[in-house]
Amino acid sequence: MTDISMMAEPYKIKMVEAIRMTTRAEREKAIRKAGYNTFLLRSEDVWIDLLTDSGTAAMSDYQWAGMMLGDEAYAGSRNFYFLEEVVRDIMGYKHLVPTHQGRGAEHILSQSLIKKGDHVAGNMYFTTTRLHQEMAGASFHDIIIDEAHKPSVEHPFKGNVDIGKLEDLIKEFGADKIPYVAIGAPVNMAGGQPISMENMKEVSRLCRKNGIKVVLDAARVLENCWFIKQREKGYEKKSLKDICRELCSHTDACTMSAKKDAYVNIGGWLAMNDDKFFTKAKELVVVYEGLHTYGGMAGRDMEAVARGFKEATENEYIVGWRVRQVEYLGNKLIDAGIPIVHPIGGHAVFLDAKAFLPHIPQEEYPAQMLAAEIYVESGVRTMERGIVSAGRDPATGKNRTPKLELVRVTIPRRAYTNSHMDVTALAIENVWKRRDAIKGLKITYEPEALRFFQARFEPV
Ligand code: PLI
Repeated sequence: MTDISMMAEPYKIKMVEAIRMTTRAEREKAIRKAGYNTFLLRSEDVWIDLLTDSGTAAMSDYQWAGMMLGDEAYAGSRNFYFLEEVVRDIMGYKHLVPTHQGRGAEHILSQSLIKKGDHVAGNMYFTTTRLHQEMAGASFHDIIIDEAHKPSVEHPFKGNVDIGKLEDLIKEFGADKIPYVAIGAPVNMAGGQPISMENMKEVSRLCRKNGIKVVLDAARVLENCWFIKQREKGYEKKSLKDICRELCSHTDACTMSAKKDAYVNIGGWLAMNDDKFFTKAKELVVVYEGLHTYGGMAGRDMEAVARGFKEATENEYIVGWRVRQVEYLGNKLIDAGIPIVHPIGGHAVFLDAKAFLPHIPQEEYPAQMLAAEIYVESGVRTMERGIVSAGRDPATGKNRTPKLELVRVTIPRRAYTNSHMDVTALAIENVWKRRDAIKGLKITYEPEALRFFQARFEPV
């Protein structure tokens, strides 16, 4: 990339938040108290918080100014109509149902379209997404290409669907048992890996031929569009907005966690073209989220969401810099010889815990322990994305054993500088140097659903 304006932050800092460094003794105590689960740490005990990029962005002055224009009417807030207009303009969907965050949209989607005994296919699972599909009575089937399950394999579009796997599913269960195919763009659990426009078109063609809906998980859709622009022939000169609109045109609906690519701290939506689906979703949103013109968000939140999504779509330096910062950290780790998922993803660098700690069997939660060790080493908070996140098979009650056993080092948008990336890389290198002495964990408490959020552990 020779464009020098892409080599530094496309913003300057107007307000700062102090962060506190702790001592190693304090961190050892804190992680024990948190049951070796970084989700159970207090944020005050964290120095650099790379747990997630969800709801952790710094908002722009344009967004903050919009917060003052919140119309807090119970019904018909002007901020809702602005959000509807922005989403229509960028994504092209006919209808919008606001929700408090992404999983609110997933809940309403699943309850609206799934019947007991149905099958839903997707390019790898996401935790909350699959849970809502299963709670509505469906079984989930992974149809991502095999390369996505292999950390060291390079592929420009590791989020692609294996069309053969989708065809086989349709043959096995029949199209009438598959209400929709869920497409993550990019795929969080595979390492933030994008899907190509070409592959999305093929998925759409096959689904439309069979009367199956395509539902986009748009949480990080602008990052996917950025990768298409960088990597796919014919898109180099297209705007992110045009790419986004085209990508959405190959789908029938989307769920959105606005906490990611809309650069806000809370919010989400469900959008669709189908009138009947809209009617059903509107009936459900008033039960679970709030009226259909706020869906759990305050008027000011909807304004911040609309402005954040619009700004990130129209100013490509915002998304470009964000992806570049992730790449900066990833390259530092590669240079230090640390095993990570290749290629470097859009929102996070994923450490390959199986290669980092090969002496710890997956049943002793190597990624969980690695995240705990990185915290104790440095105060940097990361999270597990492996066997704990995968949970148990609801039919057998047995642990799911994913091929990917990863620690996600997730970069919040616009919140940290590259100096924070430098010290994060150093911290991980220090753990890498003493990796042979690290031991595994056992579970002492496990909730039934989404166990990674609240499970507790102790060293074996
Ligand atoms: O956290 P929510 O409910 O706003 O969104 C759920 C959700 C849906 N899809 C995808 C791809 C996500 O990444 C996602 C939430 N992700 C979180 C919280 C994360 O830390 O990655």
